Amino acid sequence: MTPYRLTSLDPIKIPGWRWSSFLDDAINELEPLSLESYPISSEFLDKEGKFGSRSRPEKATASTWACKTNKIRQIRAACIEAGRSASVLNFVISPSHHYDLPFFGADFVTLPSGHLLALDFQPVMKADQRHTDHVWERLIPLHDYWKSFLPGGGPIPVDAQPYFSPGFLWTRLPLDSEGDKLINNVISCVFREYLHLYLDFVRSAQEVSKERSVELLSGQRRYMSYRSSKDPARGMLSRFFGHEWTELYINNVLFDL
Ligand code: DBV
Repeated sequence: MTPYRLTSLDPIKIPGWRWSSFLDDAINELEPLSLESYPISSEFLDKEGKFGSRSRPEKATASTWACKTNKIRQIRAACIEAGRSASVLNFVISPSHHYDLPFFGADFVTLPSGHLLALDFQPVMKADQRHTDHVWERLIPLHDYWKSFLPGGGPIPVDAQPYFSPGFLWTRLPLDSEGDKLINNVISCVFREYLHLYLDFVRSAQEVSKERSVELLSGQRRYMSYRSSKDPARGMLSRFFGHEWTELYINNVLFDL
């Protein structure tokens, strides 16, 4: 497929993509930060795949929106659309390691079995109170308020524990009008409020010492290596776009530190 976008900042237009208004909201919220485009090679900007049986072939699309700012190493959205089979927005903000900031992560996944929705400020160093306390203090009240409107998402993998905050919002919703209502009235608000709070931390963040930035970098690498080795989307992406493309996408684009 010829990419229809020339840079990672060009708007995503995937027909029928469920999460497009969420990405639009995020970009609006980010706009004041003077965004620079983030280099993404053309085979990962827009990709089309075929899957399903020969008698009933289906089409999948992946597009990547990305940028950076002076304090943020990478902001990227992986946007996947495959009709009834899947619709995904996976959105991650990776701060520069010269600032004591957590990662921002959102995983909005629609599958035939339902919606699976995750939102969090993921710590670079969970055991370091200098890194976590002032963030969690402001995140937890938001989390507690919005969580009361949503069913719990169930257990998460044990080895993921070091990477979650107490503000981890995690829910599963049905594919019906109740689910749609909660996505439109609750999830879209939480997403906006979490992002707003995160960008507040970015705005006030001050550059850290050389020694501190070395610690932060190694924590960031640990996180990226966890995310890339355990990416729950690996199976789905391979089915849609092939094994080789998927490994390059996960390791060199989505979690590229
Ligand atoms: N997840 C990714 C990327 C995706 C993606 C890059 C490009 O990290 C999608 C797409 N997540 C995705 C898909 C599934 C999940 C599941 C397709 C469903 C897999 C399946 O059922 O086949 C949150 N996402 C999950 C799960 C969790 C998260 C806990 C369930 C995993 C499991 O049950 O094993 N992902 C996790 C998380 C963040 C995140 C906390 C950050 C906030 O991005």
